[in-house]
Amino acid sequence: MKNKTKDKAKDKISRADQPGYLPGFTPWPQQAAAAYRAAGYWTGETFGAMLRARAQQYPARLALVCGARRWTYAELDQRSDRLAAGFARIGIRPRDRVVVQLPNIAEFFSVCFALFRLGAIPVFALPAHRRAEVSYFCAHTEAAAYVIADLDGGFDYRQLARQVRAGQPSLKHVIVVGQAEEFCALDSLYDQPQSFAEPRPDDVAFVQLSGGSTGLPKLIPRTPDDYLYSVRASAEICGLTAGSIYLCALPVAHNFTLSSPGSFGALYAGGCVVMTRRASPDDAFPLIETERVTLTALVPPLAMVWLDAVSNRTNERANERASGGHDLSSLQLLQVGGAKFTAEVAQRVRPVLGCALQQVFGMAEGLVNYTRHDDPQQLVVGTQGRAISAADEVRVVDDEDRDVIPGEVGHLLTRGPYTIRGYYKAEEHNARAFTADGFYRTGDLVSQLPSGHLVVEGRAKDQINRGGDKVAADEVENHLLAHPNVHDVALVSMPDAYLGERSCAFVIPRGVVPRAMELNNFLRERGIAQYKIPDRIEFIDRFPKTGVGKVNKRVLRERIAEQLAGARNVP
Ligand code: OOB
Repeated sequence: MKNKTKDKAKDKISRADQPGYLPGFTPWPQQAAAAYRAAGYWTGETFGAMLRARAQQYPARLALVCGARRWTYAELDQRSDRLAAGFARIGIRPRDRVVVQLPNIAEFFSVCFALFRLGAIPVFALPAHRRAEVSYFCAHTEAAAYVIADLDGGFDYRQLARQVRAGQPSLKHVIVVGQAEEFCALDSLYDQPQSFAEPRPDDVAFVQLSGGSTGLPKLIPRTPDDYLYSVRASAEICGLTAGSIYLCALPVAHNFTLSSPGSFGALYAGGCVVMTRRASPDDAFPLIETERVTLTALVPPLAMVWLDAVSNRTNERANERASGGHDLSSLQLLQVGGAKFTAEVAQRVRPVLGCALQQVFGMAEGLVNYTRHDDPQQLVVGTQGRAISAADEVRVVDDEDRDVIPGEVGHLLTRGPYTIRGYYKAEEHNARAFTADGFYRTGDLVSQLPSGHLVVEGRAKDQINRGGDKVAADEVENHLLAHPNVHDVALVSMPDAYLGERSCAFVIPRGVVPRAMELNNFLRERGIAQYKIPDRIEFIDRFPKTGVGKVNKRVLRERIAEQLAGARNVP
C-alpha cells in the first residue's frame, strides 16, 4: 500500500516533467514520429536552442536589418531572453496562446523567440486581418495576449485592439511596439534574463493560418521538430550560407516568408534578414543595393511589377542592368510562389533581373515544393517544383481517392515529416480535410512528371487565390448573407491579368436591390480584411444548378469570364 502511494507520487512527478501535448493538437502517430527521428529529420532542437547556438557561433554577425537598426545574433538572442522574462513577469505562462500581428519589423523576431523560450505559443495573424479575423483567432485559441505595432500603412492597430478586447474576456494583455497609449509597451518588458524550461520539441510551438475554403481560417499547429526540419532542408536546397542576405518583402509571418527558406532559413544558416514593410520596387530596390541582398521571395503579381520596373528602365538605357539607378547585381535568387506563376512571365526573370528563378509551391499545412538550381530551364519555368523531402509522400488521386494514371490531373494528397495531421481544435473539419491514414487533402489539382515535379493545374477547393491572398468563398458569402437585402450569394473567381484571379460575388437580392458600394461598406463594417471584399458584384435572379441541385459555380465563373472578355473586345 505504502509503496503504491510512493509510485503514484513518482508517476505524478514524471508526468509533470513531461506533460502531454497541447489539447486540440493532433500529434503524428508514434510510429511515424519514431521513423522521422530515426531518419534524422526530427532532431529535437527547439527554436530557442537554435537561436542560442547561432548566437554562440556568430555573436557579432548581423542577424537583422530594419531601417537604421542593425541587430547582431548576440543582440537578438539577448533581447529575446529579456523579453521572455518580461512576458513571464506580466503573467504569460508556458502554453499560453499569444496572437502576434506585426508588420515586417525586427521586433517580430525578438517577440517570437521570447515566446518560444518561454514556451508560450504565438498565433500568427497577418497585418491585413481585421476585427472579425483577429477576434476569431483570440476566441478560438483563448489567447492571453495580443501583440501589435502602433501604426502600419496608415492603420492604427490600437484602435483594432480596443474593438477586439471588448469582446474577449481571456485577453489579458495588449502589447504594443511603439506608442502604447493605454496598453502595455513592448519596451517596458525588457527585464533581466531568467532561464525557462525547454519546451517539448514535438509539441506545438506556434500556430499559422490556413487560406481556408470553408468558414473561418483554420489554425495550423507547428512543432519545432517538423518546422525546423523544413527550414533546414529548405536552406540546403536553396544553398543558403552565413553569407546569405534575405530580403523579407512579403508578410513576415506567412509560411513562405518564414520558412521556405525565408527568414528562419536565413537565421538557421547564420545569414542576415533585411526587413521591408513594403515590397514595391521603390522600397525594395534601394535595400537590395545597399544591403547586397542575395535572395528574396515574391508572389507572382509583385514579381511582375519588379520585372516591369527593371524592363522599363533597361529599355531607356540599353544594356544597363540597373533599375532607377539601383544596382541589383547582388541578387542571385528570386523565389516566386503562393499562386501560379505563368511560364510566359517566369521566363523573363533571368534575362530581366539577371538572377535565377525558383518556383515555390507550398502551403502552411506543410508540404513545400521547389524547382532546383540544377533543373533544366523548362522545369524551372514550366513546373511548380518537387517536394523537399524523400519522406514526403505525394499522391495524385481521382474523386474516389484512387491514384490517377501517372501524368494525369488529380487531387493532390500529401503526408510527411512536416505536414500536419490535423488543424488545431477542428475535429469535425479534420475528418474531411485528412484521409483516414493521415494524408492532407490540399484541395489543389495537379499533374506530376516522372521527375516528381508538380504542375498546378487548378483547384478543387472553394477558394479564390487573389495573387497569393487566399479568400475562402463561404466565409465572405456568410458575411454577405447577413445583409437584409441579400437573399443568396455565390463568390467565384474571375480572371485577372495582374492578380491571376479576383473575386466576383453573384448576389440574388431580396426586396430592394442594394448598391454594390453599400454591400462593400457593409462587409468593411463587419471587420473583414480588405482583400476579402469582392472586387465585383453582379446581381442575378437565380443561380445555375448542378445535377444534384447545388449552385454551379463553374457556370458562374464562365459567365463572368466571358463578360469580361466581351467588354475587352468592345472597340
Ligand atoms: C503558400 O501557403 P498558403 O497556405 O498561403 O496557401 C497554400 C495554397 C496551396 O494549397 C495552393 O492552392 C496555393 O496556395 N499555392 C500555389 C502556389 N503556391 C501556393 N498555387 C499555384 N502555384 C504555386 N506556386 O502559399 C505557400 C507556403 C509556403 C511556400 C510557398 C507558398
